[in-house]
Amino acid sequence: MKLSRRHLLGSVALFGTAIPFQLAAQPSSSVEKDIISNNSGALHVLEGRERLSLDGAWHYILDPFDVAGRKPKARRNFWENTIETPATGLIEYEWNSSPRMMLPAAWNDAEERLDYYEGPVYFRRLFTAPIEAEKRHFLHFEAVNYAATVWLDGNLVGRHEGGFTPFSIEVTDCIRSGTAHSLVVRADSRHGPKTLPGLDFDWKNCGGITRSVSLLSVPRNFIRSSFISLRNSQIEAAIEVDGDAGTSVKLNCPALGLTLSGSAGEDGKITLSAPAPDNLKLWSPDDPHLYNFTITCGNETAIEQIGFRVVEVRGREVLLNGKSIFLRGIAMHEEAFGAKGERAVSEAEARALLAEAKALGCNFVRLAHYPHAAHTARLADEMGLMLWAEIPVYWEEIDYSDKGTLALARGMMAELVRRDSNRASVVMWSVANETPQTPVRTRFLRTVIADVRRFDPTRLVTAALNKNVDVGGVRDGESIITVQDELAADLDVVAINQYEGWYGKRDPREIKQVSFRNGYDKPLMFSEFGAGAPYGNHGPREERWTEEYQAWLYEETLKIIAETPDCVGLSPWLLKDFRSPRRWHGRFQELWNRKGLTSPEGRRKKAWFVLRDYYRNIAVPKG
Ligand code: GCB
Repeated sequence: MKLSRRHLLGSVALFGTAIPFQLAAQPSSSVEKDIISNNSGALHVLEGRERLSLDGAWHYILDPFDVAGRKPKARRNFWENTIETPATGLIEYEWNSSPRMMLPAAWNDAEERLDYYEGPVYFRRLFTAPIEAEKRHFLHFEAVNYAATVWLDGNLVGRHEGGFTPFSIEVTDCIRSGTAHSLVVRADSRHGPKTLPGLDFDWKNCGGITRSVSLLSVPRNFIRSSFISLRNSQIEAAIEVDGDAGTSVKLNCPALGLTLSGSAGEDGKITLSAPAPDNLKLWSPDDPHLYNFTITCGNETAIEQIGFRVVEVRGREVLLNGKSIFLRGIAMHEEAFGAKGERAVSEAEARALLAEAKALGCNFVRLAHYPHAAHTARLADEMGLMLWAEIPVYWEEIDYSDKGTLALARGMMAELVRRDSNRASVVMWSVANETPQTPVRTRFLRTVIADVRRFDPTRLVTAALNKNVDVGGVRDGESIITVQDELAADLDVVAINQYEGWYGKRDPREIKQVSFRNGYDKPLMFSEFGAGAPYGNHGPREERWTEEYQAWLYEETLKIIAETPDCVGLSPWLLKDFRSPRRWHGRFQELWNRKGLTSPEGRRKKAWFVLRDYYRNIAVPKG
């Protein structure tokens, strides 16, 4: 079958520029993908939108040496001959008898043999959809880690790079009602200097179809994205319609007595606004008020829950709804409570993590170091937690000079911003974590920041800067550490990771010799600090790896944080111990990073209570 124009459009939409359809052995980061200026992107999975779930049992086949497509004679084109009959007679593979995996899942968790596998895996499932002829149909992936290639009935329909953000592929012309379709997805989890994250990172690389897959069906004209926010005392809805110019759009919020309507312009865009009603209740962690908005476009009616709040910086303060706030935070990976440290896939697992942050007294969570699932921000909206959301521009082993890698970072940020634009909980976008202070890195991140600001003026921009900050002066054996990183000039909030008392030469007793200063006239926060301690490892507090040492380090660090001028908050490293294949200390790590405040199962260590008490006692108005 030939690819139709619309079919191609679906894929072009993913990348922003047309790319030739060919099977690449490596991720396609060398392709220029200026997605931010593109009018399309993943569809929003809105409540009320027609959706056929494709989650469940999929067959899978490993291709550890990436032979498929590379050696034509290898007879391993796994996307072909996918609906087998006994007569098919393939020797090298057979889908029907290959093992099955329940998706979404990280293959590392689903199958013991794949615990540390990094490479390509092919997945296949068959599906039959009841198709209404006049509708448009999109295969929608919430996330595939890392590079995805997608075939429908043996035809390549799209590719996507980036393990944590959604993408949609239009398949309207390929879907037939009542016909069994074969869907093959290749997920390749390999990483390198041109991927994001790059060569080296401190968490487990969980490959596969790690979030839900579905077939979304929408009318001919439909809403591709909406961004409903409070700006300058106005409720503003920026809508992108996919379809005909002039398509009518209506937003209705009965609780506010608000109706906004209009029709899309030539470019599909429309901005509607109205003065914020007097009775508008603002969203805040203390009162996470949400409004139901009905969005109607063509024959489709969908529902979005929106919280309204204003977050801004004034001098060295962060203001929420006009009031100075202190971010009582904690950082977390997307890893579920439990002895195995599996990737958190379900909403219940995400809820459990956020509930633990609430129990700690947090009003803020740093979602490290990549976009977490869409439901996490929805839950945070409901539960009253502010979020830091980040893309995996992490550490130094990334080719910051490569145009493709930059395009990838811009695309990821755009996909994340589009996905979560309606989430009141997300107050900060982070463009990076601990990146080297080089001109090429700074140019790279400045481009991403410029995109974010253009796309979303309603949130703050930050980055976790390296702990290798300049020592600005030494006085009587005391150090004044002044944050100096030229990227700080581009950020709203200057955030630093520092590990005094753990990686440095000082022990917790000596932490008080250090004081931190911000070289920039901006708010400062501590985005990381911490120490490793397996749960239940007790001993004198002077002994590293004990819970007592970790708790002591927290006590001493919290004292200097309290004395740091203009500190607007903290997100210590981190809520729960997590899996990391680079952590080989034979007695204390065994492939776990032990800096959690809880054990893998959620047992609270001594330091948990130190932080809880600190958050309880923080004086108002900083609370
Ligand atoms: C850091 C990183 C974080 C690591 C942590 C550690 O600075 O940002 O991802 O896990 O240190 O434990 O060393």
